[in-house]
Amino acid sequence: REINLFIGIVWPILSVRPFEMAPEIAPVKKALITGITGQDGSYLTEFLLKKGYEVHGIIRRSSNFNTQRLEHIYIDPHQSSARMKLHYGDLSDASALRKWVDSICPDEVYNLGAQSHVGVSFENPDYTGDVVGTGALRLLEAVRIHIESTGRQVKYYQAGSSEMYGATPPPQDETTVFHPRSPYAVAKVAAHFYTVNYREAYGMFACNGILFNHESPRRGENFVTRKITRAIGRIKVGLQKKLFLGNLKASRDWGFAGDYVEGMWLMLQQDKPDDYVLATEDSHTVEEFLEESFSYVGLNWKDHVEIDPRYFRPSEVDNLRGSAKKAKELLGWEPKVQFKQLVAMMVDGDLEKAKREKVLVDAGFMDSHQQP
Ligand code: NDP
Ligand code: GDR
Repeated sequence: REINLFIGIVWPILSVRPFEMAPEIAPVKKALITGITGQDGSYLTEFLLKKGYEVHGIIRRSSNFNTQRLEHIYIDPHQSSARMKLHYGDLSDASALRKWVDSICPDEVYNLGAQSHVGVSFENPDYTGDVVGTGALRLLEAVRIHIESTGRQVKYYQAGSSEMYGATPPPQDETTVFHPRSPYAVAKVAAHFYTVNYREAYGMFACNGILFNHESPRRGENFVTRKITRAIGRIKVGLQKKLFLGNLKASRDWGFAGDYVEGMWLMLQQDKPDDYVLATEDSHTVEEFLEESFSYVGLNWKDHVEIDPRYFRPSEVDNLRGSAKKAKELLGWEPKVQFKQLVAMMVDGDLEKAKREKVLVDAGFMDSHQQP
């Protein structure tokens, strides 16, 4: 009876070794992000850090610091708790991309880096083509060579754009024909097909996210939504009177960037690589954005907006509205923030910013034309 007791109760307890008693700890995944200092890069970094990832970002050397969007999550790399690490590199520099992919050994690579302004791409077409199109090819090649020489699995995400649809009317989905209308959009089409080609030719786990416009309080200040909300904040506190814009008739499917980075990650968690559209399926003109945002703070946009032809583009994209049916069904992705909420979030953010600016202006630390 005593032997039975030993075998049945005591032995199983003694034979459990310490590591078997420890809770299962998944190995930390590493992500490498180009464009980490941009709007999406900062949201994706926050998202991945919350998931327990170690996040590596490639930043460009600039004469002023360009890491403002990351400051709230930055921890000095000398501290062991630092899980975000930044490295100098550029999508125009293949050797740097190779070096960082090989030394970091990421599990997931997110290619978000780009000269991402459509209007600017008409003025800097060559550079835009190099960074957006050939840059993606350089990074894919760095990942391919790394996989080939190490046998590791590395997943790749390409930041594709609804601008690739250009002149093709809505609703646009994964089967819609591309008709790009700017050097930026043409370069994104090249990046899209480089990604498809690396998937087909080398069996790489490479996905294209075809993302419709997504905005936030961190949106670059020369994109139309942020240009408007920033001006509203400054008009409201008396730092500015006029806002100069271009084409008000264009329609965009505007979502919230925080929702879209989750979709990027979900694409890389699937069994098979594929391409997905992320969109709200709701579209508004620039004029409707003006109406909603100015009236939110009790202003009439017509009292402040003037048209400046220099903001017209040589060829415009008139109407974008996506269908995210595939992402909803296969990824379980859903945009949470809708148009009115997005506008309110951006106006509120810029009102707060303008109030702080006003304090500095009134105290004589800056003049009203300066950026804080
Ligand atoms: P941003 O313009 O905010 O950020 C672009 C990022 O790319 C910045 O970190 C920028 O660095 C970096 N970058 C620019 N040039 C280079 C270069 N030569 N080498 C390496 N990095 C470079 O863009 P978003 O965050 O809004 O967009 C992220 C990606 O998604 C982009 O590829 C964009 O084209 C694409 N996209 C965006 C959509 C949107 O609505 N936001 C919709 C569809 C696609 P720095 O800070 O130094 O300028
Ligand atoms: P977009 O965004 O070109 O859609 O590209 P942007 O906000 O620049 O333009 C949207 C629409 O507004 C019109 N517009 C103006 N645009 C700007 N920037 N400034 C103005 O003063 C102005 N007045 C009117 C534009 O003509 C356009 O029709 C964004 C970028 O994030 C890309 O990187 C991304 O791929 C696409 O969204 C999806």
